[in-house]
Amino acid sequence: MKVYPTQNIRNIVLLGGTKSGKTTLVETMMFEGKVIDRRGTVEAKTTVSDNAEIEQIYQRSIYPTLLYTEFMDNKLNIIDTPGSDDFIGGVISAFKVADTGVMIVNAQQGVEVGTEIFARYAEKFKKPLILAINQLDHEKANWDSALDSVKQTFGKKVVVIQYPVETGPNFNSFIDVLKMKMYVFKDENGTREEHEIPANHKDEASELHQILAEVAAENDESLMELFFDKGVLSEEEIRVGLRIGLAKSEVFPLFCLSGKKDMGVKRLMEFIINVAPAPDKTIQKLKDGTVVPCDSSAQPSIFIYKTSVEPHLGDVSFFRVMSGKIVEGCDLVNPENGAKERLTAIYAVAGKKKEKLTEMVAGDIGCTVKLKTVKTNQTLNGGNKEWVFEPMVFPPSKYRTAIKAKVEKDEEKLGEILNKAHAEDPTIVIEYSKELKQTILSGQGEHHINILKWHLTNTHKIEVDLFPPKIPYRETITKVALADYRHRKQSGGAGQFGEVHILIEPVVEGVAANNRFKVEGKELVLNLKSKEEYKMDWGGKLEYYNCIVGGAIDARFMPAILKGIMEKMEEGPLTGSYARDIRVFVYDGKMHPVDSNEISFKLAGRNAFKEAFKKAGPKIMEPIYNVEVLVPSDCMGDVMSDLQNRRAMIEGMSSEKGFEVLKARVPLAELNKYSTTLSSLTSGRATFTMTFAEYQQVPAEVQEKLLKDYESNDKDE
Ligand SMILES: Nc1nc2c(ncn2[C@@H]2O[C@H](COP(=O)(O)OP(=O)(O)OP(=O)(O)O)[C@@H](O)[C@H]2O)c(=O)[nH]1
Ligand SMILES: [Mg+2]
Repeated sequence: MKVYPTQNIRNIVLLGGTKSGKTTLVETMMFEGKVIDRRGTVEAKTTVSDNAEIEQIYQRSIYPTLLYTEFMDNKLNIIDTPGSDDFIGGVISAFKVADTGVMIVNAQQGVEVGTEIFARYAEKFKKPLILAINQLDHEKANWDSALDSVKQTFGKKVVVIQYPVETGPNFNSFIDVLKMKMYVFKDENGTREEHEIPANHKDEASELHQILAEVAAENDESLMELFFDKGVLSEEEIRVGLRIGLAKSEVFPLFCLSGKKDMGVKRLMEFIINVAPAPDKTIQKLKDGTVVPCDSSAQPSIFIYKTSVEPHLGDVSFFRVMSGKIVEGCDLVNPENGAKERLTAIYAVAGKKKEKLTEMVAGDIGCTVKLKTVKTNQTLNGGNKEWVFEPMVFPPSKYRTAIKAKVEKDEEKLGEILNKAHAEDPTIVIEYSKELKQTILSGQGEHHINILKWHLTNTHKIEVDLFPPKIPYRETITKVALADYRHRKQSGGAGQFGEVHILIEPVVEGVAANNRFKVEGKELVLNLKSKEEYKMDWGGKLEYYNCIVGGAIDARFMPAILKGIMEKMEEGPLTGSYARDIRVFVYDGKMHPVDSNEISFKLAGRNAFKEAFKKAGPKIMEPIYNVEVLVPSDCMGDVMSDLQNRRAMIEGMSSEKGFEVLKARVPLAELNKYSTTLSSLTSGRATFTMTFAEYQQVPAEVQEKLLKDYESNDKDE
């Protein structure tokens, strides 16, 4: 392959709901560009894009796949993404390096929740969007309703470039109102004829052409003047206007397609090359916000947007050349740690097929192998450049599970593999929770996690158990309480003795500790001799007051008592969860001249704390999440009543582009497998996000159940 200059490169990301036809379309694009001479199909598991075994098993895309085609003396880099939002990580990484999104809308369904989600991302990342209604040859294709839903979602910015003459199995022609031609397809291999627009379509075509010219003109003052003067614009003038409008996301041009029958694909590619921005026309930012040019004559810089492990190749790093040009064998430096990396080979990528190149220029996307330490989201620079590109940010997880190797000796290997899985897909998050004593694996949905499990079993030969994770509850108290505890042990050898009297009360932020208490019918006045304050790793604090008078307990035993209390804070008295926001006053006690030692006071402190805690109006707090559900209106009732069964507090509802947005606060304990339920309630037409909000007291009946569950396991101390 020749080296394409920046102006002759277009980077696109194919977006759209599941089964809208992205993978089939890219196959046809490669066929049209003669990168392949036969088109595979998803059903026969022979597409270039869905080349992973697991993709073939499920007959759907799971990973973002980089491909290219060559057309009209341009290199078109295409990233085929999965339609399911379980794999949103791949879509986000594709957006990072692509300059234009091509949104594939299924003519059978019209806009789907996937369309909506990806459109939101396109907006967020300020990427231009081209729209295409695909599968127009399908017997259930419905142009009018698909177009309606597109207009509802994308609003006035949608401008029709083409419309079909007929849909369904007879689909073989469309009217192009930019070219003012009718395209007729003679076979299913892209052979097309250009015809005059037939008389019965002239009016509609002229009307749409006029709208198109007007929309194009609106993007540029001189075009607007021209349009006012002449009342028309030439094809090239319209293109100029669309180019400006598209780049600013002010215009969403709409196309007709049958990716499978190769109808309309060539026209779409022509438009992408003629109108979509070249890589140097889009904005790239550094981490500090500086906008930098995509200039092929500058010092080289590449950004790593994805890494994976491939058979025969090992570690593969996918990158976009952000500036300058890279040559085979060049050395680059990672500005974050000074590490040097040599690009021993650079490749153009068409799925599994890699074509070695001698050089690549700014704006191109490709891969290299065997880099030593560089990770996804990092930059490599040539010369003494210090550029660090703005990293990709991935959404919070919405599915949690605990994971454990079936055989203990596999645990270490499992840990390594999970860490690698995170490096390849940052939306897979692994955390060992000391608090829950579980390894928590989180991701974007049950299917996402099940794919990982499949790899563990089949690729790495490790059997694992997945089970519901524990909930990180918190414990605290609501009132003052007293407890005395004597620890005494006299069996054989040296004895143990320590007695501790404490008072505890809740910490109220901004209110200092008093020294007068009324508790259990007594009035106590304490001598607050000294105070220590500890911030807990898990939030909240412990205040520890020494109020001992008359040497009842030696000062040297105070740290031991504190240690016992701390242990109990770490394994709260109610359910073993972390405790927080408590004041402890040690005001009396007893020692034994021989038997008192640190261990005795530690145990006395620990048990006194436990007893006092239980009398102090203890309460369990649970994590509450902000949940936002995007749901088609007809499923709203089911989704709402399911949420109510999950102790949700509904906070608001609004309509957005044909979908309802439901906001609620839901306890984490009720969100186990929520993504799976939501998907089955709505046949996969809804999605949601969840983010931690706060800790809140659990209702009495839930607390009772938690206490019972814990007590049946709690050992006597
Ligand atoms: N009739 C018809 N069927 C199509 C067309 N394009 C794709 N299909 C079929 O639709 C199904 C899904 O196609 P894919 O190409 O896998 O769709 P996708 O958008 O890549 O799906 P995901 O990877 O799951 O997001 C397959 O059975 C295809 O054969 C088309 O233009 N016309
Ligand atoms: Mg696909």
